[in-house]
Amino acid sequence: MSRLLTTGIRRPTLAVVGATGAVGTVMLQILSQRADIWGEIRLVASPRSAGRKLTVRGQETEVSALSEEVFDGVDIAMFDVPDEVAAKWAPVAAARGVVVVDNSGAFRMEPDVPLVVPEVNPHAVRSRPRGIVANPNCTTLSMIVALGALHSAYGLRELVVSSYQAVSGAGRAGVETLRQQISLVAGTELGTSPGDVRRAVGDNTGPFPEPVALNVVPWAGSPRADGWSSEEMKVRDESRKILGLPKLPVAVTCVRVPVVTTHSLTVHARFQDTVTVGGAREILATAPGVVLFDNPEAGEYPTPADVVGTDPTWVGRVRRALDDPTALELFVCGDNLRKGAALNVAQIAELVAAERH
Ligand code: 2RA
Repeated sequence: MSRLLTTGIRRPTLAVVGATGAVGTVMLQILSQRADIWGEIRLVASPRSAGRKLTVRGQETEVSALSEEVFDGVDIAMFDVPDEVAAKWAPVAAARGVVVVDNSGAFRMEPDVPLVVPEVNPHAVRSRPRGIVANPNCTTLSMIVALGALHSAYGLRELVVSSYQAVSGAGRAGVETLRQQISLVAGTELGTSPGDVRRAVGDNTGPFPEPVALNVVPWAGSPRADGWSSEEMKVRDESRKILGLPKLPVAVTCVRVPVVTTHSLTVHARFQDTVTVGGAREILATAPGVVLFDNPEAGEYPTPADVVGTDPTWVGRVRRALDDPTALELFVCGDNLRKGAALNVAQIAELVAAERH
């Protein structure tokens, strides 16, 4: 079916590569919920998933296998696939004239690939010499919209961050692992003596190095130099690139918690000059994509259980640092599959599509 805008311009054809994964599933929901600017939406996945039927915009659509030909006639492709698959296939699609919006880690730190958050650095999307635009990691994305707003007003000078990351950051396997572990420990007295949870869970730790039910795990990602994790380096490197602050001091500790979806972060942000809580609240309350939910005396602060399934970055517990009048303390929550992944990809794709008018 030919889909024309009222202006007569052909609606862009979109490919969703990785349509069957955890982020892909949310992507199809988001494409069904947002303003429909797309012509054909082509669903693509590994040959193993080809032939499956998924619903997008209320229409059952068959999944095609990833191949060179699948990109014929496509204008924009959203990729949510492992790094090595993106590294191979994003250039293949780009060579066929497709603009790729990639949610893997393969291109994020390449100097000739923009790393875009539409509320923070939308201008960057236009400079994409390789035809690839990168989407940040979900941990960075869960805080950067709020930080970007504060940075514009106050000039960020330093960040100290701890994450509390949901298991769906590790995909469907992460969610299945937590659910299995919860069923093993539910209704027991486990969690009262050293190692009892570990013994009950056995080798069933899935993509995590330790049991995650009844636990917190101070590790996410793979090892990097000097004891840091890949996830911690991503938060540091990506925040610097998005905010245009290549030397910003950033200290990060990434932690996995028994939450299904929605990453939370505590943030200590130091700025150029003295800040006030009133000023910060005003900025956060009016920043696009941010919800300020901050009245602890009335029990109001964001939690993952309430934020999951929503689009904004939620901010609460806004305080001025006790020992530094230039610094703020915040608690931030964001759905890691929506703004942390699929929604930001969709917003970038919409920015690219808007260039056609
Ligand atoms: C995680 N941020 O939460 C990663 C996924 N990209 O595991």
